[in-house]
Amino acid sequence: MPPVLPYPVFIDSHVIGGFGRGSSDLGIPTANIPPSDFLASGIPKGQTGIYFGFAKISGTYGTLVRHPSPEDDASKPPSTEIVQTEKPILPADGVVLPMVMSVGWNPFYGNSEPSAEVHIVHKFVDQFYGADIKLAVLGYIRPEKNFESVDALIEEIMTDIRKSKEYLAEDGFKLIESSEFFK
Ligand code: ADP
Ligand code: RBF
Ligand code: MG
Repeated sequence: MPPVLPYPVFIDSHVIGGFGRGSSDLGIPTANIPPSDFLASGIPKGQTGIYFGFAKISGTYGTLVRHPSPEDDASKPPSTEIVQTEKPILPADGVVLPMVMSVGWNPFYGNSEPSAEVHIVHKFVDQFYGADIKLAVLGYIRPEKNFESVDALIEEIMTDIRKSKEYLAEDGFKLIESSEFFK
């Protein structure tokens, strides 16, 4: 099956800090991007939910410094700063990898601001805040849901990852991996 319009949607963005829960609560890190880059991408506005596609990380990255304050509202991401270290990203720099992306308000956590976050199906040796991230969004998996427990959320994300890998192995999707966008 090839991607169906409006896909493929290409997004050229960079990695920012999020809520800091992906790795700590779920064991599933997600590289957050500015939600405005998702909104500007051509995907129908307001279409929150879970998407699949390919991602490529490149450039240099830094360390995320969080600036928590007593006035912080838990439903909004804390203030952060990326201190660049100018290190290349190894060993996945420039490699096109499968991804799943979650866009919206995370009903399980009740966020008051939308987020756009990408879990790349790859074991990275380091974090890569501030790096360039190129995304080819190739389809929609499901709307965001609420869950009874963290374990139920994790199980659903594992199913999303399995589906993404399955879809991307099909010829029509696989072609995008070698597209000009990722060169
Ligand atoms: P945050 O809330 O700041 O996004 P996370 O716990 O979600 O925190 O961790 C995300 C960071 O982990 C990403 O910004 C990225 O630098 C790093 N990371 C490591 N492995 C991955 C991966 N497989 N997919 C996405 N991000 C990853
Ligand atoms: N959060 C939800 O509240 N509901 C969801 O249905 C949901 N699905 C997700 C699917 C994927 C593939 C990923 C990567 C994340 C999803 N999340 C969902 C977001 C999750 O709550 C978030 O990654 C953590 O809160 C860390 O920011
Ligand atoms: Mg994240």
